[in-house]
Amino acid sequence: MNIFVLGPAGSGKTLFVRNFSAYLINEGYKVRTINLDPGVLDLGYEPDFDVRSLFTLESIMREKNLGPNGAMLEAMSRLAEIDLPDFKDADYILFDTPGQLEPFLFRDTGRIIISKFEDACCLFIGDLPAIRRNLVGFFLYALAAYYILGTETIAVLNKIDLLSREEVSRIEELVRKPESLLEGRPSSVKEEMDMEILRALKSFFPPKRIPLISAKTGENFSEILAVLYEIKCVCGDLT
Ligand SMILES: Nc1nc2c(ncn2[C@@H]2O[C@H](COP(=O)(O)OP(=O)(O)OP(=O)(O)O)[C@@H](O)[C@H]2O)c(=O)[nH]1
Ligand SMILES: [Mg+2]
Repeated sequence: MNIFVLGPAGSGKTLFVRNFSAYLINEGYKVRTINLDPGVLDLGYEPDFDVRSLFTLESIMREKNLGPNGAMLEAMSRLAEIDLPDFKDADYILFDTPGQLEPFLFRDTGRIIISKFEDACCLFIGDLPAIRRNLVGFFLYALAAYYILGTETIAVLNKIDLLSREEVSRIEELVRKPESLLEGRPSSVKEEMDMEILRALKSFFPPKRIPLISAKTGENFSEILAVLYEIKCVCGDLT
C-alpha cells in the first residue's frame, strides 16, 4: 500500500514518516520510504528513494536563477515526470512530501504522481496545537486534498504530546461528536457556515476515522494502522 503523507508546512510529515516506518517494522511489516521533498536538509531517516538524488531545491535555484518559490514550482513539474520506484516487495511504502503543499496540490503534481499507483491513500497531517481553534478550516483543506487527488484521504491530528490531557480529551470529544457543534441556532454567518460545512465533512471524514496522534512519541500509531487496514479491506487485498 502506497501512503502519501501530506499536510501544511511543519505539521510533522517527516517525523511521522521516520517514526511510523519504525513502528510498522516493529510490528513485522516490510516498509519502504520515499522522500519527495527536494528542499529538506535533514530528514532524520534514510529513505529507500530520495528525490534529492536527482535534484534539490538549491540546485534548481542555481541552475535556473530562481527564488525558492519558483524553484519549488519547477521541482514539482520535474517530479510529475519522474518514474518513481514501485516497491512490490513492501507491505507499506511511505511517501514524505514537500513542506510547500500548494504546488503539490494545485499544480497537479500530486494527482499525477498518486494516480500512477493503484493502491494509494493519503494521510493529511495537521499540527493540532496550531489549528485547534480552526479545526473546521483544517478539515476543509484536507477535503480539498481529497477532492483534488481523488484518493482516499485520512485527516490526522498530530502533536498531541504538546497539549494537556484535558485539552486532548476535549478535542477528541469534539471530533467524535461534531453534532455537538450543531446544536442550537447559528448566531453568526460563520456559525452558519460551520454547520453546513460540518454536515458535508461528516460524510467524507467519519469522526471515528480521525486519529489524534503524536509523531514524536508514537502515541495512537495503532489507530492509524487500524484505519489503513480498514481501507485495505474495503478496497480488497491490495498487496
Ligand atoms: N512535540 C512534537 N513535535 C513534533 C511532532 N511532530 C513533529 N514535531 C516537530 O515539528 C517540527 C516540524 O516537523 P517535521 O517533521 O519537520 O514537519 P514537516 O511537516 O515534515 O515539515 P516540512 O517538511 O517543512 O513541511 C520539528 O521540530 C518536529 O520535531 C509531534 O508529534 N510532537
Ligand atoms: Mg518534511
